[in-house]
Amino acid sequence: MSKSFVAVSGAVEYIRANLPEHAVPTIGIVCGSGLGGLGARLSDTTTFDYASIPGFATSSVVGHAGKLVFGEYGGKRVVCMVGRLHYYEGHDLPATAFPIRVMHQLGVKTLLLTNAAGGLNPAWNAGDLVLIYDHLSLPSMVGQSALRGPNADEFGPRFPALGEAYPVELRRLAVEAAKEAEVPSEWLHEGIYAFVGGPSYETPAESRAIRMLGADAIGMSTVPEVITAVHCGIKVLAVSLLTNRVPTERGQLVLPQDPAQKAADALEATGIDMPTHEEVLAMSAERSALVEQWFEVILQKL
Ligand code: 6GU
Repeated sequence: MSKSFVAVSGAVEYIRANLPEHAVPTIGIVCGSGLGGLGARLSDTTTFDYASIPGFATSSVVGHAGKLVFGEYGGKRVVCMVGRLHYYEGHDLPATAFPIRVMHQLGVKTLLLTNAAGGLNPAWNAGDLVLIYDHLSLPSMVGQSALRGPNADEFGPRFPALGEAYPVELRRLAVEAAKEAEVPSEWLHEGIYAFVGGPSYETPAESRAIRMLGADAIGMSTVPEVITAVHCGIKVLAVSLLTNRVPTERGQLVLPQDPAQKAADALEATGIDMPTHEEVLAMSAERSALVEQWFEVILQKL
């Protein structure tokens, strides 16, 4: 048996011993920054602090509690991670895989993830919602993966494919649900999410590079959980809330003889500021009720 399987089994045993039989979930939810309100929508809840579960790491970010909440939402039995684990907190990526494997062992077949992200697509606005249909995992591309290390064969294969990581049926269902939940259609997009390690926000040059690689949104989470979920056969639906637009031009002295003048003029015209965590939380707060309404309909349709 793999070490990971043994550790996950310990957590699952503890949870099962402390959870009513009827509360065992088939759907998991991971709440993004400032979107923990999803967890408060659950009824008939049983809550575990991460710290109380054997083997669970704890979350330290402002805007992220550290609770695993079991309950009913949209007529389904769900488990909600209120507060996720981030690489930038010092957890290695395999540690961020742990809670997803616990969900899997508990019987979760579908995972809904939310995150707060920066918007790179110039046609989109802060406050818009993005159904992720593919990702760019910059850490994975240089060897940092939640699946790095001996493969835990109990969960899945050594070399999982990610071509169908975000199944189209779930995205279609989410679009239908958005109509019913009266999410304005001009606020909803489909896009590519770039995962970066953080915790500093990207420089404009980095953001420009990542935009050139094809990303529409950028953030510091979600992808390690997605990769872990796909590895063990969980179906994933992931949504970004664009909390801010990301500047891709900045900082050059403007010399009249220089072509940089053009870029500086363009920046002046867009007036995009560098992101702050306060701004991220403020936009999450503004949209959280809408996201909660949307997710309730998604759950009803699942
Ligand atoms: Cl601009 N970048 C990253 N990496 N994460 C974010 C963000 C930006 N805005 C919200 N989350």
